[in-house]
Amino acid sequence: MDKELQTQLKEKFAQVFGDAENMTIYFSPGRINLIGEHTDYNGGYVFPAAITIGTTGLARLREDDKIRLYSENFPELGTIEFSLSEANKATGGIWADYVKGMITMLQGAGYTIDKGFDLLIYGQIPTASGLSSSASLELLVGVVLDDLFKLGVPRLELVQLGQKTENDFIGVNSGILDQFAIGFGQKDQAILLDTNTLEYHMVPVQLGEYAIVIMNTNKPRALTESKYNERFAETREALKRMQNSLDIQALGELSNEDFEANVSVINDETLIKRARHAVYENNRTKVAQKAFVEGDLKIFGQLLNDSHESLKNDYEVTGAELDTLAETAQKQEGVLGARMTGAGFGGCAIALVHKDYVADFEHNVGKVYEEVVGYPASFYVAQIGDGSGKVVL
Ligand code: GAF
Repeated sequence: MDKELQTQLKEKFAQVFGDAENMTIYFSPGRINLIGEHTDYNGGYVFPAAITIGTTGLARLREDDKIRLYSENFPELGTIEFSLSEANKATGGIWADYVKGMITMLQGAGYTIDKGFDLLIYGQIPTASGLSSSASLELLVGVVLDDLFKLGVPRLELVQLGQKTENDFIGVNSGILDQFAIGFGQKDQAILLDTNTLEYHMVPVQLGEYAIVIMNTNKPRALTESKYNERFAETREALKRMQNSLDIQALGELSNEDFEANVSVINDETLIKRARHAVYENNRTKVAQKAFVEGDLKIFGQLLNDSHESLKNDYEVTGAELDTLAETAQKQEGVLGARMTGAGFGGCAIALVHKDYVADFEHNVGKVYEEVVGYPASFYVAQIGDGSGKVVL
């Protein structure tokens, strides 16, 4: 971690909370998903990786039951203060709810949190960028509480409690992709996760001459949660209808052929498109990871393009901003493939770009984007980093 940033944050901690004695630093990354989008709540595969930008937290235990929170990203909220007994009530739409949610879920799972604490956070993941600033915060709070209260929570349980916070406290029906990638990430490794069984294996990210460029639409957040929940409900309904003719528990169990042979029972054009994406994307992810492991980046890139098209036409979660970025990127010299990443409806896309072309790529795609959309996109070359934990000083 950047020494200068560390010093600045320590000073801020001392300024906000009186002094910086007995304080520990923690970090939780963001994530990109290479492929396997909107498959995680349909029992399918995902293929994400943690990135080196994320959320930093400075924390220490208190002797009383006061919880004091401060975010460098929301200085206008000042110090948020409440007692431990009030932690089970959501405030409604502010970042402290993720802290309250994690306390509530850990307590609900039987872990003892019986004192207050001071926590200062600084997030480097652009909000609403689809790089999972919320799961990054959930897991950050998870590792902070685990360490401060010596809880010994197994990592998978911490990840699942992060997802439970998102589902039951925040109200988004998300799958486990984000929390898993952030909790289990490792430097220069992607994770192939079967969300049905939670079996996973690490896959070295060996891109040779290529880099993953993250492209941020910078689109202001709009209806992401409600649209997300709508897709969740649509795929659940499609599954229910398919269960009339098939013995399956999740759309992720189907081959493309079995899906097509039974699709008529869904009997609704929109639901068919949603389910088709979930099924095809899952099968595409299996082929894509094989190509990735075998170093066939050309095939992998083509599958990225196919994924974007399916998210655009069948799942309808892209929009003009993501389409402009991904489709313009796909046409550039030195590019093997590009697609949106994360929930969609704005947020980020990724592209596999030859290192020699990155500067031209950013210039050209940026220019087209600004002409079409009216404001600039941002670009970052992704570095694949470690999952959440204590920062070793
Ligand atoms: C969001 C959700 F949080 C994930 O669980 C996943 O469904 C993703 O959208 C789409 O693949 O990031």
